[in-house]
Amino acid sequence: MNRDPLASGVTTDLLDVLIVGAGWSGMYMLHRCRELGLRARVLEAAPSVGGAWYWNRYPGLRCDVESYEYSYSFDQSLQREWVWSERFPSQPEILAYANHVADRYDLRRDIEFEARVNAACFRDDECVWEVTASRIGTRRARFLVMATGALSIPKKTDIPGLDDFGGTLIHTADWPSEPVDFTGKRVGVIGTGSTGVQVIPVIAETARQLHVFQRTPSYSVPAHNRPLTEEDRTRTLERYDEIRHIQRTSAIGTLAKPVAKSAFDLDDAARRELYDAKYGKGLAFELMVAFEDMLINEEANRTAQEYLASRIRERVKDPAVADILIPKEQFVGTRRICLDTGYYETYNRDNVTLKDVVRDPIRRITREGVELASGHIDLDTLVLATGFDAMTGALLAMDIRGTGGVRLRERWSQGPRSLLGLAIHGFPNLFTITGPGSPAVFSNMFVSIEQHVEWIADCLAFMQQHGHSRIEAGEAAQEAWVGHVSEVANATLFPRDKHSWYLGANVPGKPRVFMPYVAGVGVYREYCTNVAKQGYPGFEFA
Ligand code: N01
Repeated sequence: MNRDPLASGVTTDLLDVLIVGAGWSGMYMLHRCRELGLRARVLEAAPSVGGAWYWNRYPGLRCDVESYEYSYSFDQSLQREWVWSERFPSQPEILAYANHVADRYDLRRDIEFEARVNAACFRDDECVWEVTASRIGTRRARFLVMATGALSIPKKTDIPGLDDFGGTLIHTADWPSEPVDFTGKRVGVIGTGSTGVQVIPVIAETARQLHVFQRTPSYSVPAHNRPLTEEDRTRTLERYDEIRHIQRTSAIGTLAKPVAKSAFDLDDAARRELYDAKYGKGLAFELMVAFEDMLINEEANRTAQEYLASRIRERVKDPAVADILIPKEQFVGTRRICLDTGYYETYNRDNVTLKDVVRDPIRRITREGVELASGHIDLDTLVLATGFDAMTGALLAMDIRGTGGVRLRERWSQGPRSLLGLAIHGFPNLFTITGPGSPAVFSNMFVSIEQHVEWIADCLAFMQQHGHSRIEAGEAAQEAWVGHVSEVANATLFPRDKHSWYLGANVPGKPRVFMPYVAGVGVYREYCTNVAKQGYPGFEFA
């Protein structure tokens, strides 16, 4: 048998594992497969590694998790040698880290770049996945791992006339690699989620005029970003093992943990002092889970809502503008709290205007700009920070067919169904990393990704040891897990945020199913570990 299908140009050769995506998940999966002695390759649509951090390169982008916590933990020497320069790392530094990892483990030789997977079909008779990608054609493998990311497909923007716009149109998730010059330009930004909150202050610095079109305001906390000192680094390295342990057993994969059972265990003054301490240090996640009942009890949550609203009023000079920026009837934490650098202060600038497009809707995009109900705004550049088709978008963008040719799009027509967010009934030998039904987007993604990759690698090793060639999520176990995911969510405030992308509500026509598992990454990890320890009950082997 030819050992290298790429070198020979032979596409019928059989790989052990084919991995789709060369972000954090795909790179680590490849590394683990090699350790198991498996022949694995990665197909990646981009010309380089990094996943979301490759495509999203808008100015102002930085991670909302602290750098030493947002990195791989699987290799002590890797985590000790890489020196992060800032508390919250910027996109260029994160991308440099991704490239460092790719070089350090010599990953590129098994990654085929500019190969966007369009289709994947399971051949029952051979127990093989046949995968088709742009530029390279077909690849075949025994196992298929979807490392396609939870926020990798930009949402199609449903505003009429977008194609008519005659100026420069940019989506933040497809930002040009050359710098975009806003100097002297009339710029519009649609969208005020985590992305909008980061890009708006930077554009405002050079644009002649910036118009922000806001439909739903976000809660945001100032990052208090700063360069890291040698002392910071030494302190982190000294307790790195403890930090990693806390992350893995925590609620959201960070050091944040509740200080009390209920927000009402503290009196008003003590609670305000606590919120001040978190807000004053850029600890958005700690604020979000400050109390055990924060995401369960409406009244507890209201204390944080009122606190953050008061902070917006302090930071924005014009009370009418502040009022537009304060979320109404929106819980704190049922959407990830944003981390900003000068976001609210941007609205104190003379060259920035805020349009509330709920009261004054966007009628359409024209050749010259944006037509609101109240009149037309001329623009040279329009930036869309309108979000993603989250969690299912990347999977359903491909034509994935399982046993008997069944399509994933059909199976998920009423919403995603998956066992542990890792495997799908009817799609044998296919694994998803951070899929719907796992904590994924409701966590520090690095912690979730490493746990999933390690679980999949252990499962592949188990199959090798036991001579199994086929694994499939059992239907009953899958349905029980789906039920459990929604039962856990229904006991919280999450599903009551009816417009959230966690529920698929941002994409017209997408089924409204609450997708992440919100019992906590520690609880979830324990569950998955026990499944493995018990010989994978709920999974069927052949
Ligand atoms: O996307 P979003 P995002 N007309 O969906 C608005 C991660 N992330 O890219 O809510 C007008 O949150 C939409 O309004 P509405 C992080 O997990 C992390 O900002 O649909 N407005 C909303 O305001 C985050 O949660 C980092 O009413 C329209 C905005 O666009 C996730 O990515 C940085 C509209 C979209 O907000 C997604 O964040 C960036 C329309 N037709 C992202 N359509 C960090 O690590 C949409 N909107 C810091």
